[in-house]
Amino acid sequence: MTIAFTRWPDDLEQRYRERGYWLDLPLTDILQRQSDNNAVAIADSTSSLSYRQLAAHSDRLAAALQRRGLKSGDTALVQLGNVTEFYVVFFALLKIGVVPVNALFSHQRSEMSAYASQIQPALLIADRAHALFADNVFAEAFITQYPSLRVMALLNAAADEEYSLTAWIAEDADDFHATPTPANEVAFFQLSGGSTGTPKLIPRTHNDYYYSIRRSVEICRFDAHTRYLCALPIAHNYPMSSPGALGVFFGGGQVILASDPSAQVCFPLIEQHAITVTALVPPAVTLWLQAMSEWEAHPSLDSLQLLQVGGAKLSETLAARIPAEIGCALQQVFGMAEGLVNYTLLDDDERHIFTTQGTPMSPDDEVWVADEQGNALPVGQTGRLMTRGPYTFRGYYLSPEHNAEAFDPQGFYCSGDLISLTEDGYVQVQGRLKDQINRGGEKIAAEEIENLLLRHASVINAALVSMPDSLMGEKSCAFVVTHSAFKPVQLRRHLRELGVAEFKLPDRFVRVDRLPLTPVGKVDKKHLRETLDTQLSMVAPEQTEPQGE
Ligand code: OOB
Repeated sequence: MTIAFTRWPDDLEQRYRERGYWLDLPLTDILQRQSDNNAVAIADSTSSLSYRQLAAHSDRLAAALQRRGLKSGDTALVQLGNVTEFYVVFFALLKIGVVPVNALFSHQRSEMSAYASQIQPALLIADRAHALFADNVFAEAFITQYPSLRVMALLNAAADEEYSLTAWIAEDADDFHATPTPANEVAFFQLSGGSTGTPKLIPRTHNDYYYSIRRSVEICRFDAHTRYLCALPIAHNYPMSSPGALGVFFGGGQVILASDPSAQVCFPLIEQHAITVTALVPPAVTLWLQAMSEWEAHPSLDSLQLLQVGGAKLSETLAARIPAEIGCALQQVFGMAEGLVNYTLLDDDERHIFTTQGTPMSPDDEVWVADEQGNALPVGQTGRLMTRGPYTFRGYYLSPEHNAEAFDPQGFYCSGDLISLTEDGYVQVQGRLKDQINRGGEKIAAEEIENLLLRHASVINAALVSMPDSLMGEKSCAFVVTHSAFKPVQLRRHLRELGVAEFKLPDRFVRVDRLPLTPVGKVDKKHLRETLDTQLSMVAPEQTEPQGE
């Protein structure tokens, strides 16, 4: 049994094979190549695994899962943070052809349910260190709600609990043989940043993902000497594959996991492990620079050669401060879980590195800029990013209606970003069409939050828009029409009760009598954003309290 997904047309599949992008190898090959390597592959604050151990541990877990009835074509919902077990689980599942969704550790009940509804998982792997799984209340309700769930394993469970992930990893592998899904089938699902009511899933095949990793490694020159600090959420596409941890494993280097991207956590790790490269989002860069100037005798960052920055727009001013103040090279990364990744190149001049978001990594990435009617725009003009290529997906999982809008008839994906292209083929991100807030790299689908707000008895209408923020780039503001006066804390509590990730809670609420409409009758979000400054200065303080309670 394989997972249904939208395939590339035959002529393109053939082309991608002929050009050596698709090798028809499973992602497990990344680890297989290193299985005799005794060097450290991955370490977190409590444990460290050599390549040989990572291979053995994932074999043992794979065998343990097989014994419990899991088989190729099953799906899994996994929620682990920045811990070594994330990759033990990832490779174990690949080895037995079980296709996972890796939820972010910040996700809560609402996101977990949305993913489970879509994939009907046979397996749940989570962590007792997460509030949802601290006791069995949620897990039991979840299993009742999703009868497809046959097996559960928990990290940090007591050793005598029957579903202790750690105990399963210690079981015998017997004579285990990996049986991954075929390379042109789905290996796992990536998470879409989303702009719709339900978070969408992105099927990634072995062939397409493995190519994106190898090509990233080539561009970023990762090798056995690479020591990569993974400070962003481990399950995100950027630290997984651009080149990310999987790129490090391919090159035989070392991944060090940080619990978060703060300077307080990362600086000591950089010094201790002589980190050579890391990946950040722009707000973390600002906080690092601030820490460097305020922190007397901070740990040395001298080993750091390259700082990748992406996930949200990096200003030219902040870009220029990186080599000047940190003393390392900067690489801008403009990517998406759907596929396409653009990098500035290590040998590019400062103008390209500071003022562009890079160039598509594959010679076969087809990228063009469309106007509102779908016509191609000339160099320099701003319009919609349209792309297809050897590692860009062809459709969201089980979403025919949304796919009909997100793709053109030739299979070009419209990412919802507004970009322009330079004469020499570099991308400059100019803005966004999609109804999403990019809160310092964390994506919030406006419709998802609006739907949840509407479930409150006193909310008549709601619109979530972005507001500029000097640190985060953007924060979120909810305009609400309500039956009666309300305190933001009530609506925030309502959203928490619905179990939505904390970063999606609106930073501000503004009560209005009605939402402005465009001539065609849609909520005029542009108008709301434009009036935000005046609106905010007029509302009573208790209606604009900041996020913390
Ligand atoms: C990365 O992936 P996602 O799926 O969380 O978000 C993709 C969206 C893009 O469509 C764009 O709107 C925004 O995030 N974005 C950027 C950016 N990088 C991503 N906007 C401006 N400048 C940039 N450098 O965010 C992602 C995936 C792989 C590598 C890097 C980032």
